[in-house]
Amino acid sequence: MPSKTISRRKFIHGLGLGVSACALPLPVLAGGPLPHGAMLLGARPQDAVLMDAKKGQVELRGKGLGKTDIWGYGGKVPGPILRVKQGEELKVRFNNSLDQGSTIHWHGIRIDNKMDGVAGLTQEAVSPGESFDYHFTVPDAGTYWYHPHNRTWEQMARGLYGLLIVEESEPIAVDHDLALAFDDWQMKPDGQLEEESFGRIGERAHGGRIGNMMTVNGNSDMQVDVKSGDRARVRICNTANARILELRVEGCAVHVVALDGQPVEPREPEALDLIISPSQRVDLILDMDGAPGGKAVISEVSDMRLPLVRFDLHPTEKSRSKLLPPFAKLADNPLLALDRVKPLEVKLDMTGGAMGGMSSAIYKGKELSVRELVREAGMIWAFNGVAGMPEKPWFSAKKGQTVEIEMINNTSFSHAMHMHGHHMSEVSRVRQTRAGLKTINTRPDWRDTVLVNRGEAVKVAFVADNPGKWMFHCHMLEHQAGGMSTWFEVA
Ligand SMILES: [Cu+2]
Repeated sequence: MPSKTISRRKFIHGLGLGVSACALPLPVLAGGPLPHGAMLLGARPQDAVLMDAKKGQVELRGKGLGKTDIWGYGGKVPGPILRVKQGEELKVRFNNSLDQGSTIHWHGIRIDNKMDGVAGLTQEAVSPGESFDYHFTVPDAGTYWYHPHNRTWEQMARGLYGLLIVEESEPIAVDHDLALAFDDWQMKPDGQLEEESFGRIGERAHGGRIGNMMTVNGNSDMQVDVKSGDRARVRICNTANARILELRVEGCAVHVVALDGQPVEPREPEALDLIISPSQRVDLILDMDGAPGGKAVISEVSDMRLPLVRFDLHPTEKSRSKLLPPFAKLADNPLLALDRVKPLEVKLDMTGGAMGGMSSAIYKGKELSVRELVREAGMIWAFNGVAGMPEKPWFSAKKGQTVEIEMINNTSFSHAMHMHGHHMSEVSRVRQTRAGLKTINTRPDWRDTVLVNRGEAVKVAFVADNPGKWMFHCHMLEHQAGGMSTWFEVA
């Protein structure tokens, strides 16, 4: 291992690591038992799954290196992998065993509004000791996830999240189906979370709370046993509060097959496909084309190269004599086509933050200077001049209407813009450069979260076909808490 990598690992893990933890592959071709922590739903759809949010202790830094106090579903990080078939009903009884209110939001699911889990908008926060029943059908197949929507910046950073897999009726046949939650943690030298930084204005005003240690499914050094010739579906979800992941996959053939749960024509990753903003997902098909004894690696390279998942090819055995043939695009989910002729056009002017030059914003109907905004509300960002959730919706759309949103990033930071209850398609992206405006090539992939970089104006469109009150916010959770939240209505 080159010394640069070692020093990076020491830096990022704080206490130094290197202990392997087993991956949890889900054999699909082979059948076989479900891994520890995975729940197969749908076998008895009348049964509700119990999800208990509670405190726990987890060896995040590696086996034998001491436990970290966390909050997790079932006291674990991540929570159980929930698997359900497309079109089926998911029933979850949520128990709150924490000492603050919480909810579960089903991220990316085009869900019944009452079940969206947004405290203060679609339900009240579930008080400590109380329960809430989430019942909903899942219209779209793909990779989704769940997390609280109350004090999210604290509750998610403490470990409350998990993956929700909605199975296609005709999935791509693979030897391994892996659901991987990539997270970072702000750790102190004693191995406990740095609680002092929760809600701190410094993180809110800049790029958010970026961790100093990374894990995949709560493992700091993940290893997966495969064979030469194996095909793996790897579902990657960025569950970090604010870190934009930049991944590199080496040692195998790679194809992107879905983004935020929605299928794309299989393609080799382009630059932007593996830049994964907080809350985004990417589904990859990895063909282990190396010789027996070799390896494939997924690394995070946004800062320095940090290998996070290692696939070790069996030293002698091959799974088959030649590689599997190409595979087709997954079946499209039932999203409605956009009407581009007469959309409802709305704007989102994003302002504030450090080096943003915002002088004042409306908060709860009152204009406050930035100084007052920080002092009274802990906020420093605004959408269309309003900090935090407005009383009236940002816009109201008629059911079935196509809406075109132009997001203009007038701040010095990037933002991961997440829409609830719908998926949106990118229409155009223009970047302010020293040489003037530059049009960035874009794809019309369906997404529930779109990264809007500093100096960019990004247009997206969606069909407002899901009635209710829906949040639209930055998924960098410190930005969301710091004012970057709004909502719209579909009548
Ligand atoms: Cu943001």
